[in-house]
Amino acid sequence: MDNPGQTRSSHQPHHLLLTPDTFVRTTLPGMKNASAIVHIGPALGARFTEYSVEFESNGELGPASAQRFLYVIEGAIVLETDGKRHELCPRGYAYLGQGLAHRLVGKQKGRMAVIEKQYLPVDGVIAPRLLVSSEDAIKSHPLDEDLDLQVKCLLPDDCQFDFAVNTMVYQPGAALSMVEMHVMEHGLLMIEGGGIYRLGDSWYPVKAGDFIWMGPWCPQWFGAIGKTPAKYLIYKDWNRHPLTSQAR
Ligand code: UGY
Ligand code: MN
Repeated sequence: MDNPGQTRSSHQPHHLLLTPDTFVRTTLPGMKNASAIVHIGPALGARFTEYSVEFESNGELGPASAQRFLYVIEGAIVLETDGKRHELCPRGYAYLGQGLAHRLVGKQKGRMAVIEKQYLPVDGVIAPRLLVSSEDAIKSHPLDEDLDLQVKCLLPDDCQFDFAVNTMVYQPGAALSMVEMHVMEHGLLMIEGGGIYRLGDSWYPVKAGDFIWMGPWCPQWFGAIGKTPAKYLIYKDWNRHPLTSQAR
């Protein structure tokens, strides 16, 4: 331990920064040969939960009681559902609708991000069921016309979905063009590179492996620093009227 009693992690009323030195592993119901690092959940006021799963080959995840989204960071995972078998490699992802029976088994040692959220139905809209894809198959677009800041939307921007998960890639020196303050909350996992994240009235150095939660209207800004691009996976609640998004 380099700095006993010190960490970059920070727990604030409307945001949370968790750095890997503070991660505590646990096992969630149904998990085998796998462990979870729970990053955020309703216990802190979030309306979703996000955790990382570290799995051995043959490691298994338990069932989900809500919608489940998973994104493979390392290794490979096999998803079985509807009598079909899908193999997900790094940057592969899946959306599993609420109530969809499925099985997730590690093909080799690896790590994935998992997001779960109770579905908020809309009258006349059919809830989504299953989507399996890879980030590699998604076309990116620049944010605010900045070619050095590319976004990929991993889920369709359709009212069927009540959340969005995007990846954002910043070339060194690229930054958000504004300090954002919005109703949506975020769960963010730094995948590559690093930079400075403004959260509320604090500025934090962040790097690959860190997790951030931003509550509704948390002031937020990011600038990439370093010689390689910075990339993060970011969740937000989406496509729902603010008066309907309180279900936990
Ligand atoms: O989608 C977003 O709100 C995104 N631009 N926020 C962020 O990167 N902190
Ligand atoms: Mn934002």
